[in-house]
Amino acid sequence: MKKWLSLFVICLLLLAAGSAFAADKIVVRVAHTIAPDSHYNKGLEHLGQLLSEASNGQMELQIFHSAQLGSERDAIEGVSMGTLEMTLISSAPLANFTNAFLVFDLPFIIQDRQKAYEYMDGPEGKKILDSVLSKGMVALGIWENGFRMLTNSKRPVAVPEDLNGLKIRLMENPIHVGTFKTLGAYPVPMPFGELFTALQQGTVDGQENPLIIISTSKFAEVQKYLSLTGHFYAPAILLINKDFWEKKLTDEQRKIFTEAELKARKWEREYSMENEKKLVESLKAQGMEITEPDKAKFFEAVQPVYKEFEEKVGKEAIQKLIDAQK
Ligand code: EAX
Repeated sequence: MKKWLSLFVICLLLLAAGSAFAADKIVVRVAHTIAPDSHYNKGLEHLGQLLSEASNGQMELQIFHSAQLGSERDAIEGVSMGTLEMTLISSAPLANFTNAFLVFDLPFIIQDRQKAYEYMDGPEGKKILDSVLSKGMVALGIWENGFRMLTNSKRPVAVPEDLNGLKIRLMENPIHVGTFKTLGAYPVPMPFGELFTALQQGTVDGQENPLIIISTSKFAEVQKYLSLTGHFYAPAILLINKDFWEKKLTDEQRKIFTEAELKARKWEREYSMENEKKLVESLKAQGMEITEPDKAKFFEAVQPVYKEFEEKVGKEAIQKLIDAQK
């Protein structure tokens, strides 16, 4: 009897010790929608490594890729409500929550990547990021998704007219939808997690994403034509729950996080750019037919979109981003 009792006490002690240790450890769950070998995942792995090193293993990042925890919209809602700590998403679906990021959604607005990075990392970018504070989130920084390219299963797209009547999947964003309508396509907003099947079953004819996503999502299996349009630049936003950030982390841990995020952001952008260079050849080898489109014609065709959304985005916001790249 005595033996059993002491065994029981030992078990209780062990349990208590275990949970005390667990309470000390900061686990940050971060969700994204793309593949485990994507730039998002690699960048987050890098962040996780930096956090773990700088905190002697006290801070741990748990990555959930491939929309395991739902769509980007679900993830933003989760981070906003605190049911999820962190997410890395394209800025486009943030349009459901704030207008501040819309300026990035305008077609061809980003022409100079380096200058755009400076803008995004500077005081103007900070103002945009701070627009999510009132939604219970902190936007830690702007990473890169990349320049979006068009793929489809029907025909090469060299000029806007080639898009006529094609059903193109888009992110849930009014400017993206408006742009493809203006170009004569039939826009279908849909979460990324449903896209591969939709392409496979022919529910949509095409989609648009950076080359690294086209490649890591294996779209070459279901899309023949790739047109190097680069019509939108998609920034990726790293969002963390505000209560978690302010109350769960100590000052020291926040400092570690801020420093690690800045390093990981730069690393992820580099990784993204390096990969982009190699991917045209690789996608060709996977059987895609590549078209260099007449970009000037696309640029001209989308000008009405600027007028249409000028008020919603803000004239000043548009001009500032254009001027920053001069
Ligand atoms: O943010 O939905 C998309 O097409 C995005 O590029 C993707 O989820 C990564």
